[in-house]
Amino acid sequence: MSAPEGMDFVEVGRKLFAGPCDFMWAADRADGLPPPGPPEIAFAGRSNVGKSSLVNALTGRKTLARISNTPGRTQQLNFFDLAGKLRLVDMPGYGHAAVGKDKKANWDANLRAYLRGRQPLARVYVLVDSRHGAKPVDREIMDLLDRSAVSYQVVLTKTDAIGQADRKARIEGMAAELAKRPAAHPDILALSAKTGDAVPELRAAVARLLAERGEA
Ligand SMILES: Nc1nc2c(ncn2[C@@H]2O[C@H](COP(=O)(O)OP(=O)(O)OP(=O)(O)O)[C@@H](O)[C@H]2O)c(=O)[nH]1
Ligand SMILES: [Mg+2]
Repeated sequence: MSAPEGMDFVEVGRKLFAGPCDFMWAADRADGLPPPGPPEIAFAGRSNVGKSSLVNALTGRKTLARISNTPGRTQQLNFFDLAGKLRLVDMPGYGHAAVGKDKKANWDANLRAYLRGRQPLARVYVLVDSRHGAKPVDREIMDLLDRSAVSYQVVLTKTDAIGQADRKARIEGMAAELAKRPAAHPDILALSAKTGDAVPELRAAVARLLAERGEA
């Protein structure tokens, strides 16, 4: 279904994320997930890329999701309910070695199982640090999402930490890479959870996604 013409998605998105938002569930394993409900959007990415910070920035709350300077802060799949309309899923970072080899392999398997097979999962936001660009492990996740036909959109994070020219080059490089990927959204969002720059655009993209599914 296509979204209604002329809808102001920035405003719809603002309202969506201004509503009540509550932590609802934490899952250690892919078989400990909450019963399926409203559509889910998941935030995936390497440790420390800014997933939890983005959940807080989107919802305008400072301490909803726990953030840290130390990679590996988020250790479970954390589900947040947005007025029963949408669930935000803050994922543990992938590719983080400091947790021990067995535990890491176990987590990575669980993250992959969730991303591949979760029925309510409407879109994955794949976060990539704008200072570093996509790494092999990011490409592995994008491969998995392409193979599983799970819609995803790339978000470049921490744009406050780079200059305009670097940001432009990073967006162009990423766009060229995504052009060959069937499940990737063609538009790249480049934002800062710290300054709030382009956060309204992400809210709008989520509102548009819900409208396209007929659920806004
Ligand atoms: N400069 C800057 N720093 C940021 C931004 N977003 C997050 N950070 C910092 O990056 C670090 C990691 O942030 P988190 O939100 O905990 O990252 P995460 O991806 O949830 O990390 P894990 O849960 O360990 O996978 C923290 O020190 C944040 O303050 C941003 O937009 N700009
Ligand atoms: Mg986190």
